[in-house]
Amino acid sequence: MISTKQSDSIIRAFDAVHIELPSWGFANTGTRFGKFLQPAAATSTAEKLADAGQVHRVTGVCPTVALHVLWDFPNGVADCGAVQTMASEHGLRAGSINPNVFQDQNYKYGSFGNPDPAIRKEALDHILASVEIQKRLGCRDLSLWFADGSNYPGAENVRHRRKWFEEGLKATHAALAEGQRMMVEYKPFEPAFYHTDIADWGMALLLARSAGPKAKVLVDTGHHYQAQNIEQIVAWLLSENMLGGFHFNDRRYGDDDLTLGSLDPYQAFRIFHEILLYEFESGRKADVAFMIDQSHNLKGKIEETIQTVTAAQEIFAKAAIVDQAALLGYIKRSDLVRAERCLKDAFSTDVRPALVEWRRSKGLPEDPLEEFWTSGYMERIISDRAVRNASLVSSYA
Ligand code: RM4
Ligand code: MN
Ligand code: MN
Repeated sequence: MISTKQSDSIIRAFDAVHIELPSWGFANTGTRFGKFLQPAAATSTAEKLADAGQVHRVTGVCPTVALHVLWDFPNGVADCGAVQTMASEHGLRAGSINPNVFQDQNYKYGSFGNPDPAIRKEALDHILASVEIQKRLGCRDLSLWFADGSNYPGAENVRHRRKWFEEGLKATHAALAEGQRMMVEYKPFEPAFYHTDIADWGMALLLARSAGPKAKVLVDTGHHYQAQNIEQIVAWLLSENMLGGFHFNDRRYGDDDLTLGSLDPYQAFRIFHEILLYEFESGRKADVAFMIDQSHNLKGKIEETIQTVTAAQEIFAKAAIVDQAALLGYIKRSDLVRAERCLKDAFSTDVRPALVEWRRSKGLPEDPLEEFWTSGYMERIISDRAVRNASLVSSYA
């Protein structure tokens, strides 16, 4: 049975969770071996925003969309007006702005870490143009992921590249306006398989620190080695006031980009728990952006995204009913079994009826997936987009 205190905490949790959707999550993406093209996939920024709008319509908690500059602003700053109009047509706003310095042929040997100063400058120019987009659209966050690295020992000067990264990130920081932030994402491997320039949270932290106070670290849950304790990284970054946000997804092997909570919901729970315990003890709100970064080659993209948002809400609410005061007491007395049971009890609580209640109170559909399935939206977009999607190239070689 859920107590009144727990039910208040659950309601507060549902009210607090806002999840940013990735525009690229609605387009055809896949593995490096190929993509299975989906007839309903979005083929333009307008369609990505329309699809994100559906997710927000049925869940009510996804008002912002993360945008990838190269994919969503092919004409750069000139596209700002159009993107803003399209977003607001669907009740959305632009969220974090993601520069793209990994796709252009010039970035074969890196962007900020490239030994060629002309290419480093090209990367900086693109990132500064992205900051301009961020300003025009009134977005708070710039989200930086770099594919830079190398495949062969001896082929690159790791220290020089580190210094070039420091320079590039400092120059980026200098362009930010008051109230804006930049987030530095890390990833241990892929596409580079020998060294990656920003391989872990320590490197991201040092680079963010040297860039300036508006720079924070972004934790993508899929960007860790297998046994790594991600919630400990989260706890440390919170203590250092350096956690900017998350890219949520689940994984079993590498950067699998699977549905949040599909494999290890307890992992996501432990991350949320560290955030909420920090807030409980410090009396401060953790200022972290919750974003999704997933790529679905097989599942339908809109229904999958609804599934993810619902999973995030449920897992967050479970973390919100941990009896934190009691837990801190158990920790103080080294009462291991009671402490562990305290977490497990919260994790095992079925919060789904409370979520249905909450949706009802907000005038939202009680079952967002069912609402989406019966809305006819999928059928409409399939007939609209199938031909365009079929003509796309999906081959690996
Ligand atoms: C990377 C990383 C970035 C995302 C790209 C598309 O693995 O997670 O955040 O923007 O993929
Ligand atoms: Mn990511
Ligand atoms: Mn990734």
